[in-house]
Amino acid sequence: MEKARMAVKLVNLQLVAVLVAVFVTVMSGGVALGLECMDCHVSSGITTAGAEKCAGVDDQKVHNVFLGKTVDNASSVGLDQLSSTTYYVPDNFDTIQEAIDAATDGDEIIVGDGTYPEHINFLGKKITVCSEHGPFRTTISGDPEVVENIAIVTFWKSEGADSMLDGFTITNGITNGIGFFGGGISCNASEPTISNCIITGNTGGFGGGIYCYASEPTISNCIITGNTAGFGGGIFLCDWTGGVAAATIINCLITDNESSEAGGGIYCGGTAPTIINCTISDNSTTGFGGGIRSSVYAFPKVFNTILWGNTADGNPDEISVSEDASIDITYSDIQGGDPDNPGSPYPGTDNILCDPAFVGNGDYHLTESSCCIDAGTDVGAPDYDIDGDIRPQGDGYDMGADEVFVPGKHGKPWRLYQKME
Ligand SMILES: [Ca+2]
Ligand SMILES: [Ca+2]
Repeated sequence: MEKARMAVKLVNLQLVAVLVAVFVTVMSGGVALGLECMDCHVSSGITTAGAEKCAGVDDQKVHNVFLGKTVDNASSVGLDQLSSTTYYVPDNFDTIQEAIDAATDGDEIIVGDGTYPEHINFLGKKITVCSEHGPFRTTISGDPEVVENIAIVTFWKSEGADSMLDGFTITNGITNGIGFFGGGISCNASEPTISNCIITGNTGGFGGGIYCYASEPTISNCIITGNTAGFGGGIFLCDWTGGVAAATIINCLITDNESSEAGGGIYCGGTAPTIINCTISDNSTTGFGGGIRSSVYAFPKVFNTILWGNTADGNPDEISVSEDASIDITYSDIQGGDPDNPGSPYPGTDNILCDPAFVGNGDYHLTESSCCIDAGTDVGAPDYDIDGDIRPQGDGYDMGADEVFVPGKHGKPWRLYQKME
């Protein structure tokens, strides 16, 4: 009964359900093997390992992958550690921002299906804001007719990796005014975790999809498409503080973004991002670097990535590096190859030069004949792809956001990319 009384104290209804399950299992003399722990809905790509299972009656663990909290032997100790609050929108609050305003560190906000016409600001809080059913059913949108000069999502209060945004479509953010950068998401001196989002139809002077100044976000399993900016149509990464901010971009599909000045897909200035297993295609600029522009002491590191079909009025089309910057790119497929040696792959370890053979018609999955299959490195490669397929499949890690699924080796049940179909 003591267990029952303690459980009642919990605010988190999901936790109550799990603990009741533990209690019932133990009281019935059963073994609590295979107890699934709470997982608010979506798997978070490589940033979360999914629900852990209890090891047994004497070694029970309850792990909330979103809060990053694990409690050993949850039936007797540590319950107060789990007393963080879960807020539901719109059940508890009409807007996501009202829920954020009410939340404190460690809390979780779960957002139901629908379109939310608002702009949200994390206010420096260590909270998870996640959708219930993923980005195809949950949208945060600005007014497409109005230059509101504020990004849809703002991280400007020194947020760390435990400020998490997961599973939204972010659209119709328009910023062009001085001091208001980034149409979809704006990060300033912060390190948030952004996963499973579709960032599309946003406009900014710097960073149509995502703007980052002196920031080190982890952006994984996102689709960043159809955004527009002066610099950095898809993503703008800049640091003039004298530091070298290092964002991490993993398993992202970055396509059809446009810039007027530089960096159709990604612009890097004074930063050292790591770009892993991304597909960067069909972006364009009327300036330099249709795929990536590295400028002003930037030195991005890129591997297991495809750059194909990008265009720039200032050649070369895929990658443009200014004299005071560099790029370290390996195990990648870059159209056009080495600008100085036509017909050769781009300089760097195990780069290749061949048509990646996408499915086509806007589908950037690889076909079975793709030269990018099994051509990547395993060093630093993620455990999953943008679909949730386990990496590697077949004989090695594939280049790009997609790992071609080999029948019999199942990935995660929740698949961001394939829901587009
Ligand atoms: Ca493979
Ligand atoms: Ca796949």
